[in-house]
Amino acid sequence: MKNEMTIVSVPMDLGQARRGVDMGPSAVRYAGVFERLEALGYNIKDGGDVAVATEKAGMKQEAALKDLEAVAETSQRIEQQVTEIHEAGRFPLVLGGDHSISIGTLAAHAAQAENLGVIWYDAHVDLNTGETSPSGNIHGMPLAVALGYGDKKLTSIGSGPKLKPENIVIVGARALDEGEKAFVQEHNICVYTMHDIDRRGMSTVMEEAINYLRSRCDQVHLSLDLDGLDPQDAPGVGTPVVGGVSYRESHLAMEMLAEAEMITSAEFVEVNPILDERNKTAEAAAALMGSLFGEKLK
Ligand code: NNH
Ligand code: MN
Ligand code: MN
Ligand code: MN
Repeated sequence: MKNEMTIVSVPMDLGQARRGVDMGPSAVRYAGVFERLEALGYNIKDGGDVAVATEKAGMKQEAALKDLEAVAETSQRIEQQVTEIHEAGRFPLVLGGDHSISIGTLAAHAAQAENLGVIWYDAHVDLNTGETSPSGNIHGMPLAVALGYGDKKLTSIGSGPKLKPENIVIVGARALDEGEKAFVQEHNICVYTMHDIDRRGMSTVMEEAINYLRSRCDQVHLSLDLDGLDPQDAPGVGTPVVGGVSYRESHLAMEMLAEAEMITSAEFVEVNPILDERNKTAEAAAALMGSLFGEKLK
């Protein structure tokens, strides 16, 4: 892992319906991320906030893609800012904000890689399009967008092809919409559901994921949606789903990624302090970053 890192916040909440996730980056910062990573020897630059576009007046909330223009405009800025971090030779760590921010981050990361791999740690698979989404919330669409499916305003961000379906590994899934199930089948996407984790253990799942991505990708991005964790361990999320990955299993996953030294960019998303209990979810996010970036238990 690069020792030079830039942390950037994206106070974005327009990709979903519950306000407050825009305060996620502040809560995560307050949970001590900078101190924690500096103690591990990282040279950290504060990249500040990406300016989030404001909701357009008269926006139709029944639209197939809610707040599309504002999300697209913000994604463009995210793509630019993250590209600058790469160009400065630093590791980009992005704090969300809802998961729609990945439209911009993936566009930026993909341009830096020959063959970008992604670990998507999430209760959901975020493979909806305007046609399949039950909610119209763009935070349920970023992976589809990176594969080239969805509204042109989103798929056109950045340059060239972004992700290949065979370079995605999803971990922790347990709430797929019907259209997403069909998408996963059709594109043969690698999804480790909670069933797989229960049955085979997180250690085996991560070992497989790591070996697989290492054998084919030159760069690997980690996108961690805090709702991947069980709501008992991470209650401060907008769309909690029971039966999730435990706190320790999540740390194990991060520790294994640290050991593998393969992650080249990361983001932690969907922390909503308004829905949280005493900053528990933000603290979990900060602790998981600690493990991802090399903290040891002894
Ligand atoms: N699949 C649902 C939707 O598209 C929920 C998505 N919510 C998320 N995704 N938090 O990670 O509306
Ligand atoms: Mn608003
Ligand atoms: Mn998500
Ligand atoms: Mn999710």
